[in-house]
Amino acid sequence: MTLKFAPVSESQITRAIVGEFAKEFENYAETDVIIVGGGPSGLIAGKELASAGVEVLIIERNNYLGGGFWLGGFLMNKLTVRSPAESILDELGVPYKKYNKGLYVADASHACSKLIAATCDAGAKILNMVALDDVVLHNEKVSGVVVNWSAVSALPKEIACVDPVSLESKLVIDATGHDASVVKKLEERGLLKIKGQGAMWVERSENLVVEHTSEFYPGLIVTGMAVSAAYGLPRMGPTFGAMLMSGKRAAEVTVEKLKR
Ligand code: 48H
Repeated sequence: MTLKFAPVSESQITRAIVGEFAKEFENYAETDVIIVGGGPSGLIAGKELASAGVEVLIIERNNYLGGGFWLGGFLMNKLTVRSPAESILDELGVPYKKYNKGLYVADASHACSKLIAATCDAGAKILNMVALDDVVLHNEKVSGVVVNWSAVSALPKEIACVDPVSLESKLVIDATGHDASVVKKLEERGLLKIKGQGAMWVERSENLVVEHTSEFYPGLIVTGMAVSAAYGLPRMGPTFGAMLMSGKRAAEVTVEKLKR
């Protein structure tokens, strides 16, 4: 059998990309929720929100999604979760091994790709290579984000004067990990003070991160390691249960806020 691809021209391919991207971008200029950061906490929050029928856009500065979830720790692509977070691996259909009581190990590539697929399947929209530049602030409430192409920050100063654009939303979630980039935009303006991430203490850290997942400033919810940075909580090192559980909690808090 001879393989014959459909007769499609170069210009049609270009139109398909530009037209579809522009249509979607225009639609998401105003949306329910914007999640900044496509690591484990942001992805699971996006999945849960989209599953609940919320219009959600995830902004990620890299060309890949997953953040630190691709690598468990120490450049070794096995990741761990502590009980009860293996229930989320079950939900995602990620195979894992019980290492000892309460500690589970999975292949990071398998876990991360399942999480990304589940988030996309649920209907969350993703913008890659787009970085947070600033926040939109209306009447002391975060009401969206200002973004630019990630590549712009890598340009030499002489040609980097590319103005960003704004995307409005009812709520924003800071899922940017250790950087807590969205929260820091508010700190730069003296609107709040963050404590900075605490030292390692796995035993305490994970519960605290999930418990503190909340609205940190009107209109802005924090999740994942951004919670540690914002509230000064201990870090947990290369174990991801709290990231997944915090993402779920962030989605619950967001849905509650949207109802009000
Ligand atoms: C657009 C941005 C920007 C920006 C960052 O680091 P992540 O994996 O974050 P979490 O919180 O979902 O998971 C943290 C986990 O990976 C980890 O580091 C742990 C558990 N550490 C414990 C410890 O003790 O060290 O993902 C954040 C994502 C990344 O993909 C970034 O590229 C992205 O956010 N991001 N995207 N604009 N300004 N800043």
